[in-house]
Amino acid sequence: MSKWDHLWINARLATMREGATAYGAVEDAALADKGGRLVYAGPMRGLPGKPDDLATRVIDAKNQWITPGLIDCHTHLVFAGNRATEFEQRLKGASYEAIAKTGGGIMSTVRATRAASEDELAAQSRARFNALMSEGVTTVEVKSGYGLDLETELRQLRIARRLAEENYARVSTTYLGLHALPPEQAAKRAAYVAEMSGPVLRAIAAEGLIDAVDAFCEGIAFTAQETEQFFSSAAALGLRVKLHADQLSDTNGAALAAKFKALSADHLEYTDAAGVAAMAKAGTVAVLLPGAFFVLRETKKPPVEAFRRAKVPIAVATDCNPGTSPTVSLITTMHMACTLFGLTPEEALAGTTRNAARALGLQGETGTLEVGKAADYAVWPIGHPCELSYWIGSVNPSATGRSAALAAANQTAS
Ligand code: DI6
Ligand code: FE
Repeated sequence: MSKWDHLWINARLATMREGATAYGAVEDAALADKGGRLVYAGPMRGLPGKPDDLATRVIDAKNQWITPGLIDCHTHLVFAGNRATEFEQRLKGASYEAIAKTGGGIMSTVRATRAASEDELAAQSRARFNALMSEGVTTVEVKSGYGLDLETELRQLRIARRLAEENYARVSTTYLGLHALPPEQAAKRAAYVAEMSGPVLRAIAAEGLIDAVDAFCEGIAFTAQETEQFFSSAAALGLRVKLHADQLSDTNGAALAAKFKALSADHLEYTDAAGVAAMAKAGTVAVLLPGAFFVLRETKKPPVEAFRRAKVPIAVATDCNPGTSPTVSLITTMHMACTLFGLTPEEALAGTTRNAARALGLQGETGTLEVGKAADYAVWPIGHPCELSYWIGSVNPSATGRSAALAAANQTAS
């Protein structure tokens, strides 16, 4: 038998497998990978031989905790510029909706993103991507939606793929064609929706750049009917959907997402009981975005207890964007999910691992430490996994395993 590539010994695993133990924990454990896949995740005493006989490289974890690589399953991180001056306006009393109605908000980022060159946009976005990765994130979802025309939407998604390749990270790209109505299309609303649902969708899909599609269904953005039109076109191409739902008002967004068997419905502050029930039935993940709730100083919280009772899987993500959630810290976001929304630290970690994978349709590939899955993991110098939600940022892994990097290293070695 050829040897495993890496074997971590004397580790503690938070496998995040659903089951009897909190965090799916295994103490006095070992973890091994080969060719970028996990080949062992269990107790030391179950190892089928002496460590040096089993693996090319044996690493003593010295009792550190190993978790699945973290997953940020909702970001808008490819954008140019920032909106600090709007933040200042909002602190003086202007509302997010009012700023959006006067051409600020999402549209000001669209202008900056359209104007940026590919390299400039990549450079600004790379800094954010790297910041996420420095906190143990190995999978990032990236949405378009700051182009609102074919050329710029394509540029955003290409950059997302490029950043992932540079870092051997996993990226999931989401086409957010219905994010805002560009002013040049203001008089042609229906034509814009048709364009983004038709030719633009097909062109981006043809380049293989769409893992899912998303829309902003809200009073200040697109109606349920427009969203349905967009989702129907996506479904016809066999694409899965996600939805910015019920963030600022109850538009029955959760139920609409469920109707299309969405991978996830996101935000959900205003979701009602019928929406929760529909999501449970459809298997749609609830993605909570406490960063946006915090920045907008919202007071209406998502119905967390109802999601728990209905067994709707709960995920947590940064929503990294220049308007409502200017953060690149998933660790800080986990803390906020606990303090603002009442998640337990274990739920917060499940929300950035197992359930986040599910929100991207990647549950067969990543999100738990299980034999056969990709070797995506993070090794943490902490005493207990609840520390990942306890600290307000500034927790960094001592090592990460990124399956693509591990597979590539193995190819060059042999
Ligand atoms: N909801 C959000 O929180 C972000 N987009 C969305 O649909 C905000 C995007 C922005 O303000 O730039
Ligand atoms: Fe968002």
